[in-house]
Amino acid sequence: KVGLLLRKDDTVEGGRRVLNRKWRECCVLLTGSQLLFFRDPTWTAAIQAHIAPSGNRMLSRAALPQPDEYVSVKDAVAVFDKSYIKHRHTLRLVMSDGRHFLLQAPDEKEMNEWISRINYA
Ligand code: I3P
Repeated sequence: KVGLLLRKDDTVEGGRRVLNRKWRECCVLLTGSQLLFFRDPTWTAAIQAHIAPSGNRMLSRAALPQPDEYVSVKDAVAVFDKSYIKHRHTLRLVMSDGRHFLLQAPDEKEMNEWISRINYA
C-alpha cells in the first residue's frame, strides 16, 4: 500500500516528547513489514507504479528512490487514538521502542485501511 500522509512525530525512543512537532507531508509505502517514508511527495505516482495492483508486493525495487526513513512495523501497532481530536482520521503508530508517529490520512476509509494493513503486516 502506498499513499500520501501527513506525519507528525510525537515521541522519540524511550517516550520523550519530540521537539519538532510540525506536520509534514510524505509519501508512505508499506511493503512486507517495512514502512518506507519518502519526503518528496511528488514520488507517489512513481512509487505507485512499482506496486502490483494486488497491493503489498513490489514489482521492482531497483528503480525506486531511496527512502528517507524506514521502520519495521513487525512489533508496532497502529491505533485510532480517540483522545487525539485535533485532526481527523489520524492514526497513532506505536513502536515497541517508545516512538509514536501520528499519521493523518485523507479520509476515514484510508485511515482504517492503513491501520489494518500495518497491524497485519
Ligand atoms: C506545532 C504545530 C503542530 C501542532 C503542535 C505545535 O507548532 O502547530 O501542528 O500539532 O502542537 O507544537 P510549530 O509549527 O511551531 O512546530 P497539532 O496539529 O497536533 O496540534 P503540539 O505541541 O500540541 O504537538
